[in-house]
Amino acid sequence: MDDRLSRFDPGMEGDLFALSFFTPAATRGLEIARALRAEGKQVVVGGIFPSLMPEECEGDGVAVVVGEGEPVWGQILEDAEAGRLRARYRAAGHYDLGGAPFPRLDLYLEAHRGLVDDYPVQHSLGCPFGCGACALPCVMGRQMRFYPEEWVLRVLRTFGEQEKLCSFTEDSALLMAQGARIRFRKLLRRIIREREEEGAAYRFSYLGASVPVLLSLEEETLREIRRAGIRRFYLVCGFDPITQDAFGRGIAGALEKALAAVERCRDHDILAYTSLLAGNPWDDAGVFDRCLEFTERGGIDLAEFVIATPYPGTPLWGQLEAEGRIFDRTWKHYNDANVVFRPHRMTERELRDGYLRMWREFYGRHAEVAVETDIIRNRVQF
Ligand code: B12
Ligand code: SF4
Repeated sequence: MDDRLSRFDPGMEGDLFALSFFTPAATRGLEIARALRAEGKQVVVGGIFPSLMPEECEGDGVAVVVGEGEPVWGQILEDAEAGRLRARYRAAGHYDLGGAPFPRLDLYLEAHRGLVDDYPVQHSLGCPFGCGACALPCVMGRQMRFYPEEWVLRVLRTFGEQEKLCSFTEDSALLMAQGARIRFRKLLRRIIREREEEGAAYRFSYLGASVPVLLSLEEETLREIRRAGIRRFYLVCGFDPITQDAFGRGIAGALEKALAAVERCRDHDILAYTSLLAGNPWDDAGVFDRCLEFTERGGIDLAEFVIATPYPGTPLWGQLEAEGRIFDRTWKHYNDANVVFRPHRMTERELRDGYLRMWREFYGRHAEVAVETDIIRNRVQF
């Protein structure tokens, strides 16, 4: 079940309660874990937050899993059956995705009971890069690993047949590294063939990307993406050097490159759903106007704005901790919408007010998009 959609009842019956959460949900996740323990239930927690901050989760008899769940799950079940869960489980090495069982998507769909129409689909784990604010390489490593093509296609089809949309949320699908782009193009070609020749029900909301990746794409790849039925990129900004220069440092040439990336997509009838970040160490108070200028000049109709957040375990967290800048450790505030550290080149208030102003000014101009995507079509994800 998903506690964001239906409130969890600690009195619920069960032999073993397995909880998964990343940082924004850690406050609530730990609250539920402790409430279950108080009822004498067996509880195991895992996921990005427990993997990176196990010491925050342990205590009161809560078992903590560090790393991937698959290699230790058998042991956890045995120990739970014997009523002797250990304090900590650590996966030795990575799980071979070639043997991944097909997930019980029916349970996932049932938990959402028609409330959500858009589902993230994972096709790889890990990333060879080490962007300062990203938790992914810290948890899943720098070697990309891929789910089998048949497995991914079946997940996509299962959602599509239920008239659900799928999103490829990771921005690493099209990287020119470790064979990622070659594999993803192969997947796209299968989707195109099955759509065009067999009428297969693939339905997409967006594909994650970054400005450097968009600029590096071959024309043919852009055509394949569009033919596969993908009409939006989820364009993550503020993690890569081009958008850091464009918005954070105000370098004109970099802004032109970012605009060129958006234009390229539009030429292929693919729009950008842009995620714009403010509060990087080099950002001054001009970052907000530069982001808004980009959305205006780029003709962006759908955007989100985020405050740089030092997620525990990331290089950014290490840097800000060392500089003594982190003042808020309430994990539910780590959701990209709160200032949890003292910024370098502006005040906390300037960062918060500038962030709110971006939302207000952008959606003041595009109110109809907000209403249509967030309410009518059940596409609220966060
Ligand atoms: C899909 C996704 C989403 C979806 C979530 C949909 C859903 N139904 O949960 C959406 C789009 C909604 C989303 C939203 C957000 N996301 Co997000 N998202 C991801 C993404 C791309 C994939 C997560 C995933 O499913 N991974 C695949 C699974 C298999 O991996 P896993 O969760 O780590 O699980 C493995 C192990 O950890 C372990 N495990 C996990 N749980 C458990 C439990 C038990 C009991 C056991 C034994 C083992 C175990 O076993 C699993 C299999 O090996 C990641 C990046 C990434 N590639 O991981 C970012 C990521 C998790 N998101 C992130 C962030 C910041 C957010 C937002 C705050 C963004 C925002 N601005 O609002 C929101 C927060 C939402 C919320 N309220 O919690 C950050 C989290 C940083 C952190 N340290 O916590 C990540 C890491 C992105 C990043 N690059 O930094 N996100
Ligand atoms: S932000 Fe994207 S490219 Fe950078 S480390 Fe994370 S997944 Fe990789």
